[in-house]
Amino acid sequence: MAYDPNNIFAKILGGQIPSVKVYEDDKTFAFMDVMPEADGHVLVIPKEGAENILDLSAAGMAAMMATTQKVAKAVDKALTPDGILLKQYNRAAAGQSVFHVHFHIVPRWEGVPMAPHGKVMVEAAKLEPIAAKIRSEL
Ligand code: DGP
Repeated sequence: MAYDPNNIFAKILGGQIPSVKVYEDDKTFAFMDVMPEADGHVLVIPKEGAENILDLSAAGMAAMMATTQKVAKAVDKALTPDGILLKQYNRAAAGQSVFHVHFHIVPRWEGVPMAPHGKVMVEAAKLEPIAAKIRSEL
């Protein structure tokens, strides 16, 4: 399947769809997942248009991983979770639903179950104060 430049994350990158931004540099963008599996669930995407890690350049992959680590450290400082889950889906059969490659950063607390993947949408007003805390640690 060819990369669709009109996918929802491409539109977020292009500013056609709003997002709650956490971090941006020349190669990557990080923003709050609108269907969070836990408080502080952040998505990290490369600016390069690639469906999944199999299509992404090595440089794009390196940039995405560097930003994932940087933002995960900020999430850890800001929200002090007991653990941090990183995950990433490639193709629909593996659970991918948005076809612009991305990493999920999901903070975890002992005894707090994760919400289901990509099911319950929350308002930007709820995500913004959490994003502000994370941004303050970057
Ligand atoms: P995946 O299955 O890994 O492709 O997950 C896509 C994630 O993206 C899922 O956790 C829900 C989230 N998501 C879907 N649409 C939007 C959107 O328009 N904005 C934001 N911020 N997140 C979205």
